Amino acid sequence: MSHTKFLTRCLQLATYANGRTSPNPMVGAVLVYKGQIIGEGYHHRAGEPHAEVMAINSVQDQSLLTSSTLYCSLEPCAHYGKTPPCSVLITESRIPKVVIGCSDSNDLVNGKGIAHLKSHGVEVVLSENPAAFRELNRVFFCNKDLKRPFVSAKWAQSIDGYLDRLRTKNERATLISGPLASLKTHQLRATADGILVSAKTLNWDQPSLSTRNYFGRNPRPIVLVSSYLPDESALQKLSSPPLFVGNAAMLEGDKIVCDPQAIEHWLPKLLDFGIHHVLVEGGGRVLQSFFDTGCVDEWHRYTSLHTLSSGIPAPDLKLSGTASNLGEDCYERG
Ligand code: AOF
Ligand code: ZN
Repeated sequence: MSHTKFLTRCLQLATYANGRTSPNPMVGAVLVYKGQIIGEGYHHRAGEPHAEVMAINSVQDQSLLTSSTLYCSLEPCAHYGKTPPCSVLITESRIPKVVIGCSDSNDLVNGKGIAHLKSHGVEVVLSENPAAFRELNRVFFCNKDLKRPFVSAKWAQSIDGYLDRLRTKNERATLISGPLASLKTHQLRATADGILVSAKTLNWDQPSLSTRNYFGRNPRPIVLVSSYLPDESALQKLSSPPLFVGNAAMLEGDKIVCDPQAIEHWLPKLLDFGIHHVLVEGGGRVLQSFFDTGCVDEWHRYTSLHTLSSGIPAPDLKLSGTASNLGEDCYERG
């Protein structure tokens, strides 16, 4: 019998906790007896029971477990973390068969859960399509596989490829994209833990970097300090106290003192500040250097119908993604 139906249900259950499990992954689990679902569960948030525990505990007639199959979207864990190992609960419950969406890249697990099950005589089946299960937790897998935050890049450009006109610090930034693009940006911000801009962009644009046009939390502002120091007036406008990265030794507050150009060096350190997903919003040079370093996992581009003829160039890239209309702007992501 195909396992797709029950594994798909695991994915569905996992997403019930979308946005609430960080730094843990979203995980769903289903128990099936003679083709019927007899128990379901998902991981609600970090520190709380894992999906397998929720599913096993939800089964009314526990005597059926010894003849049931457990489906789970992620390899059952093997470690004592905030909760005891799921793989041990499975073998102690004498569940004979486990079907798994994808393995867990966490160094504490990474095959050890599967090995524990097999060594206790459990039949283990791995999904033929692990990509679908990894995609669900792409932030988690990026953190565990690459040991750095997941990076989204976002910018708005004129149709002729400029982020802004050339202007002085006292002149306001050029409004490129429309209100729907702004709404979409705030939706995107609500999914990130941190939002990164250069000190120059901070000083010149004086943004709040908040999620005010959408529900959800504000990501923490991250200010990249290279040649410019952040202005006190600009810092006051931020939604919350920022994390400084770069030439920040003399700045008060949380900071990572490092060479700001060495992205690969300091990016992993953001994890120590609970930044598992960072949204890079500018300026142009910062966006370009993130792309040049190969550290962009996902990008969002809004292109307006306006022309600027000259100005600050948008990232120079050969990108292909999916495109849609967003009011007067074209929205592409990839
Ligand atoms: C599972 N089922 O539902 C989840 C798993 O701190 P802990 O004890 O909650 O462990 C967190 C780690 O456990 C997390 O990094 C990931 O490797 C795994 N998450 N495992 O068997 C679950 N959420
Ligand atoms: Zn577990």
